[in-house]
Amino acid sequence: MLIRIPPPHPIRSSEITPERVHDDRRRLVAQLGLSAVALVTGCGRSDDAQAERPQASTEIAATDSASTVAPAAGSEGRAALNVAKRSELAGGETLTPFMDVSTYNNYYEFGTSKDQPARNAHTLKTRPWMVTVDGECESPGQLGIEDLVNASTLEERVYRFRCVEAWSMVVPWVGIALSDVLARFKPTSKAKYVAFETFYDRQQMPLGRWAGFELPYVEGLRIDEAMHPLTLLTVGMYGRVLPNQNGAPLRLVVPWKYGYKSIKSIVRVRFVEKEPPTTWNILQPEEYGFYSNVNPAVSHPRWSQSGERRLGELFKRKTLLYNGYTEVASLYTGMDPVKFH
Ligand SMILES: Nc1nc2c(c(=O)[nH]1)N[C@H]1C(S)=C(S)[C@@H](COP(=O)(O)O)O[C@H]1N2
Ligand SMILES: [Mo]
Repeated sequence: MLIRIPPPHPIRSSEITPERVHDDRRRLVAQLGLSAVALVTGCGRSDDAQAERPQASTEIAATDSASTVAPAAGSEGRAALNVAKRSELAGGETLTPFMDVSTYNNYYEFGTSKDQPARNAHTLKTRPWMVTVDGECESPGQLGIEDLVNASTLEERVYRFRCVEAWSMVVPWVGIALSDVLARFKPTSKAKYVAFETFYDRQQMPLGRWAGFELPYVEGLRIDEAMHPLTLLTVGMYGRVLPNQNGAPLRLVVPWKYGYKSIKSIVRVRFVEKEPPTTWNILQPEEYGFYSNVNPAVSHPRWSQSGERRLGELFKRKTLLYNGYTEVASLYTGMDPVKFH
């Protein structure tokens, strides 16, 4: 039986506040003994409730949409990060409010509606956290999260981020170029691709069984895409450690590709010779390719990709080729964007 999940509670733009103000409001709300949920109810946003969802009548767990649990969206307990360098790479566009970025999420391990990850992802234990790096490389090994979080090389990068469902946002991510991290493991000439895997644990992710696809979530990049300077191994956003619902403690951000390539809560990285399987492609290969480069001219079979809606905004704007990061175009010279979608 298919149970339709009601759309998430979007946030009216008048209620959107930067993180610090939001924290103050939460405190005030707590002092007054009110529910923080009162802050996030609003009128409907029509965005794509059924997009990026298995088309087959996948069983989806009925969810408690009227929950009174406050979204885990505040900065409480999330450490501030030391940032050595800042780059604005979104054409000066206004940042999407932290409140939106941390309460409107795709993280199917914690529920398939946008509001569920913020309410459920607190069950994920992000310490200790080790990432295994192996496969076609000379120095396979492990990567500890503390090593990365305390790196003196942490950078803030403001990127546009475009989900295949036609919503988008502008986020100040904090991380380190993936290429710098991968180089430590000395990939061999056989390393043509890099495969990534998300943590999966039934206890910590009880809604994972309703994700609609097999877990763990897997993703992959061609080696030159992984080594491209724009590809960011991300540990934070808005100056602090990532909220769990945004992929703590460690996720990928590939700004010229649709959001699902930016795999969350990574525990394994593997250098491989052949194109690795990827979760959405396994599920619906016609709809989700391996490359998934943002391209307004290549429609999704069920909707156009020519426009997008920024979280918190009312009207659509035009989608840019490669999400505006046209410096990656040379990676795809001679490749038909429809065939290699
Ligand atoms: N493990 C895992 N990673 C994931 C997903 C997921 O469901 N599970 N969703 C993807 C999709 S579809 C998008 S759009 C982005 C959303 O990132 P955000 O919640 O930080 O906006 O995460 C991607 N990474
Ligand atoms: Mo997405």
